[in-house]
Amino acid sequence: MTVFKTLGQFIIEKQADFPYAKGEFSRLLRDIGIAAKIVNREVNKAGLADILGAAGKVNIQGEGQQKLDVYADEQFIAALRSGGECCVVASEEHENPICIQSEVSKNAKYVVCIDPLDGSSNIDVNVSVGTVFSIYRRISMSGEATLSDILQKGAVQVAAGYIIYGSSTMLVYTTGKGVNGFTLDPSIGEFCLSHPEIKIPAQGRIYSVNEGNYRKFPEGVKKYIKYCEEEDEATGRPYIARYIGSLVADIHRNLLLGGVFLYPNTSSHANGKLRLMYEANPVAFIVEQAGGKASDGVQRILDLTPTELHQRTALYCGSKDMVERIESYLQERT
Ligand code: P6P
Repeated sequence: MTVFKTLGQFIIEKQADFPYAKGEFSRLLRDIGIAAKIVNREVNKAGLADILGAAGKVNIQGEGQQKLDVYADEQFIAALRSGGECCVVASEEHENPICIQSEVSKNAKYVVCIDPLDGSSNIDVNVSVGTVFSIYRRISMSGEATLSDILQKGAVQVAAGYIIYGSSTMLVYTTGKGVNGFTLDPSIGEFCLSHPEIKIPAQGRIYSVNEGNYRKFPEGVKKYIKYCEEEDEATGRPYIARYIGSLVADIHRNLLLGGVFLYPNTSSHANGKLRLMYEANPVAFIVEQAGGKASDGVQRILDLTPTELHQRTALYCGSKDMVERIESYLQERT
């Protein structure tokens, strides 16, 4: 019988990658893993608990909050608060950052940006949803964390990861030394290493985009979609259109199989829809660490300078060759 390495064992083992590590980062990752298991328990039985449907509230994005959104947000913040390794949390569900002022946490080293339950509109129809998180080292030396502790470029993330609550529940993360995936074994309540050193193929055959917005897309995106649909045996076209409408699920599938995800800026969303700090930056870090690419069509996502907590960006992310073709089309003079 194969004995899988648990997330906890892996984290401790990899702690040696950080010569000055004293365990704080390992404990922070552990705290996120614990919250993920708690959220997973509710997501898995959402149809049975009074936790489906709208919470009757609206979040900072002006989007109707799902009950599970609110629940997930509470669980991750509670885990980070009790863990003591995080001084401030920036959550998709809150307009302002949440400073963790406990005696233990107020001088903690780490900042967490999180989308507690991304794709939550899919919950009621049992489509995979996910949590996306990004971890930075605080810049200020002590006291209450400030916005400048949070608004850091994606390129300086200490770690990034996502949890996908799908046919199985997986936690995938990177600390800048590759990407590893862990599958939750409900029989022992542990995330176990199931996908070591994930690498995304440089070229894939899957493209993920909401073609309902086709008419609003930039010309270069329209040109790329037409390229994907053309018959060409030598390049395996037409490609395969797959769009779940849940960022984590679309990114995860492309990460394992190869492919590209597109969420362009459109005539109605001039800066795109996805959020830089807790959607684009973390998935960009993961995909780059797996050998892929992530861009806003012009710039590398991880090089974008954040100016607002909930700022949006266009996102083209996945197999390197596919992203580069999109960039070449977008940069053509029309
Ligand atoms: P659209 C879910 O609401 C989300 O934030 C991402 O998870 C997903 O990739 C995107 O929006 C889907 O947006 O406009 O295609 O429904």
